[in-house]
Amino acid sequence: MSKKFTILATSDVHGYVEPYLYSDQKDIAIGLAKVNTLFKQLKDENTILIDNGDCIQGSPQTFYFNLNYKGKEIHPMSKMLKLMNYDYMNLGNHDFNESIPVLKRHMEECGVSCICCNIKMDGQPISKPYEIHEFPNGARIALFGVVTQHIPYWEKAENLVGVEIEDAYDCAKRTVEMIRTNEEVDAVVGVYHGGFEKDLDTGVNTENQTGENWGYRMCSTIEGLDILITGHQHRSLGQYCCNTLVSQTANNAKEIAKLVYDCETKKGYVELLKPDCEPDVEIMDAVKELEAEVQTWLDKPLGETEMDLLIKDRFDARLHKHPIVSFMNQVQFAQYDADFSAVALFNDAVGFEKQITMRDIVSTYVYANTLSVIKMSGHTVKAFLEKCAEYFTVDGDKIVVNPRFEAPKPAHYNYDMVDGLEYTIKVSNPEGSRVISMTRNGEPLDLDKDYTILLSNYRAGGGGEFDMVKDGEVVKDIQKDMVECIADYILANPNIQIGHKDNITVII
Ligand SMILES: [Mn+2]
Repeated sequence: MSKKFTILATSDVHGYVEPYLYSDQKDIAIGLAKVNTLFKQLKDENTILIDNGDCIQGSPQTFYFNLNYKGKEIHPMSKMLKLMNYDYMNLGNHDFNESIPVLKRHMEECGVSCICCNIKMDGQPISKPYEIHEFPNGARIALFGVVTQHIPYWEKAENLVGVEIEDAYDCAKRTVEMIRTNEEVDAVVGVYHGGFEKDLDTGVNTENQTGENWGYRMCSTIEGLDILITGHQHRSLGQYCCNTLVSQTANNAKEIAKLVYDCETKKGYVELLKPDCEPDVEIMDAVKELEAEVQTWLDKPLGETEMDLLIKDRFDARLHKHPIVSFMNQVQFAQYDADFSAVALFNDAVGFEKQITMRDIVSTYVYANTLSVIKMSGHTVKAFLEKCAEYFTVDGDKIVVNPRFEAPKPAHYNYDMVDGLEYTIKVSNPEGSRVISMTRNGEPLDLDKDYTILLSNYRAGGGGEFDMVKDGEVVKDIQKDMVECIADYILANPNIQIGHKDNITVII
């Protein structure tokens, strides 16, 4: 009998169980209920199931759960991992979003071995250095998990008290060497909540080499790493990178990776499979009551507006700052009276109906961000706007999106629009000198003066390579989710008046 084994892997599920998106509830191939049907079809005794993190945060269901049942009931995703019989789990950066107690409770209650070996909590590793898995056919493998060490750039400090994160590359290299020294195994499998910093085939840089993603470096320089399951960038990948078989899957359980490895030939392949099947009833039932509450909560009108806040054309909404952007900055200004406020329109933002419901809000502001107020000189404000201005480029006689924001990962959420000043971006100028005017109350911005700016905690940590922000003095951290800020603002002001200003001019 040939010694072949199969790994079925999910990554970046982000709390998606149901077979639909929350904006329209149309039945599509998405969510763990359908994935479990697929698992049942594909599984045999020489198969293991692995989840690669970013599991417990990101859907309206997990948001609602955290709002109402956090700490009181078992987390829906803990239930999922258990019911679906996952064998191993890794952690992702977003798994820290809620709090350490929520994460710890999930790790206990899901009943799945955590293999994330580059994290210590209160001085203790949260997993064994690696796991050995023996299949009935005799195949013997070693597994370990690592997560991007960039978590502190994005996460609230209070959620990382007592948490130490080793560089994912260093830990992976050390672990593979340890396994190769101590164990006789047919294959070494790395599970990495991180992605690729270079093109997998050519090795050409695909982003700034910040260390957030070390996948290529791992595959090209760590000897004896046979398989690397990756994530974090939400890309669809299944191929060899150097001599390592690699996979990555799109987010929200839109697909799974099936990795098949033959221990005799030392070769394998990856198939990416969409859960285009019926949802598993047992899985649906496990969150049925919770989901019914979620749906009622989503449709409750919170307030209304005269202005049309639906987004018909996302590019246009960014090119000519859409009133909904002004509204979100207005909500941010209501949390703190800063000089400026910056907000992005996320990738799939849909906008608000005139009767605004929670469904509108969670479909438009999809991240669990809080807010920070940062002190910034006028010079830094200029540098910040220059970074924003990189979002555009010129194609012929048209302004278009810089391809860097579309591939390898769509990152439109890295284009912030700032209120509190008027500015002009001249896209045909070289990057770094595109912001040709900045005025505040009709006067040129004083570059030597200090200002305050409201940012998401993601941006305040330098997310999106906004390095100029990272070391700025934090004037205030507002520990309230933006979704809650928006909902509370509408509840307090049910007839919303939006002070929309056409303050950003983008020209060729
Ligand atoms: Mn993710």
